[in-house]
Amino acid sequence: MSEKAKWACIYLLVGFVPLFFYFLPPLSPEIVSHRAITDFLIFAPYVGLTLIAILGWQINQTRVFWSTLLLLAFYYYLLHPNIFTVTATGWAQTLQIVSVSYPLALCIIYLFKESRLWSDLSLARFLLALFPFLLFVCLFSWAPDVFQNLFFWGPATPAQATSIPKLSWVATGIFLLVITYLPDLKIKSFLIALMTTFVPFFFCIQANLINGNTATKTSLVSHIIIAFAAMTGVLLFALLRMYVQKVYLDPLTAVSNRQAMDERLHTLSGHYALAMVDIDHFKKFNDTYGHSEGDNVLRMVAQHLQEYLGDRVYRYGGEEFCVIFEGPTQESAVEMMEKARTSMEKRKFTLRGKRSSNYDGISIPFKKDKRRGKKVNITFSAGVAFAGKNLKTPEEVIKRADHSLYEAKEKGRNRVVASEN
Ligand code: GH3
Ligand code: MG
Ligand code: MG
Repeated sequence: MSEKAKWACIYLLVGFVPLFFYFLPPLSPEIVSHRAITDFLIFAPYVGLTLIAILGWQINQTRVFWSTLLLLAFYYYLLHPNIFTVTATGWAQTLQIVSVSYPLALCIIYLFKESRLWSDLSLARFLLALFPFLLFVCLFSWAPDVFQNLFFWGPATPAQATSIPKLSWVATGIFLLVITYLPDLKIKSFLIALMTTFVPFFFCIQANLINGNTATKTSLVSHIIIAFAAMTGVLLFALLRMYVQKVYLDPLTAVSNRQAMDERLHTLSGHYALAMVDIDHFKKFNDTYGHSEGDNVLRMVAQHLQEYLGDRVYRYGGEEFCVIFEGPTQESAVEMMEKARTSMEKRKFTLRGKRSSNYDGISIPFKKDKRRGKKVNITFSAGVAFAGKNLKTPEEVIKRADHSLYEAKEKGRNRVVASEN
């Protein structure tokens, strides 16, 4: 299972826990719809979403801020459907308007690049994201025929009053495309979480549309509250994960950082192996091809090590990585390092060429750059040390591994040297 799919499942689980309790027989909708519970839960999305907006803003993710603010607005609108419309909106139309506006607003917000919170671009983005919603509300109030044709093309049928509009599926499809092709990796995990909020969101909308004519207003309101509480849970979880990543992941290579490594080492006791990895002649590479190509090499080496050694890999600093082997014997740790080294030796790094501009971390290569596509050999050296009777503290193990690495360099590089205990 890919990393993205794994996290989508985890987010779904987080979102579904409240829904699951909601539909559990002892907690049937009648009980959850009880005033005491809904009166309390009604505030959860307000508090949770406000918290997400502030936390998002604190880590310079204003798109998180604006999308959460929008969700707050939609939540308020669903609970007070008649605030905007001249003619009283039926519950069904309110839900249908939101089911189209939410994915469209998200598309608009995330298609814009990141900006400062209080800037013209930021404000323009928010107003533009609100535009489809306001348009639909106006259309519904003053041109119901156009509204009907826009939301459900084809001949009008009574069933349309109780179903999710076709336009909503189109908007959701567009949002999925935006998520798939958006080049900004920093926001990817939040986007996957936003996508998973669509499950409780559409679940609630569909359930309400079907029950709209028969259910009481209290049960509709409790549906909305529960669904939005679930969505808030998913987004809060995703945002906290972004915070954890900020603390423990190296932003350049996306492997764990020195902080994570230090904390891991201090929880270990007894026998383990530690390998220090250093890219060979990296300064020369930087001098020849430039620092930004050098950064790509670092990413490639990190990814390669992770492919062969899993999540034991940490970026120690600069062009040095550390690998911690907890379970394996000394021989197998060296064997695994050797395997990673020989496969690295065979793998070629392809130069990307000079870049012309930068959009959210993605730059566009110059077509004319002759170096583009050229293949370069990258190798690394490694020193392995073993914690045990002679080396007790992590500092001693690191020092010994460093010494072995120095030996590997002395012996001509592109090799693994294990220390003798
Ligand atoms: P050796 O084979 O002995 O390891 O030689 P070396 O040139 O790799 O070693 P040295 O320690 O002299 O140079 C390390 C270089 O790594 C210096 C610096 O330019 C480069 N470097 C360190 N961190 C980064 C980084 O984040 N990005 C890039 N592009 N280069 C980095
Ligand atoms: Mg070095
Ligand atoms: Mg080096």
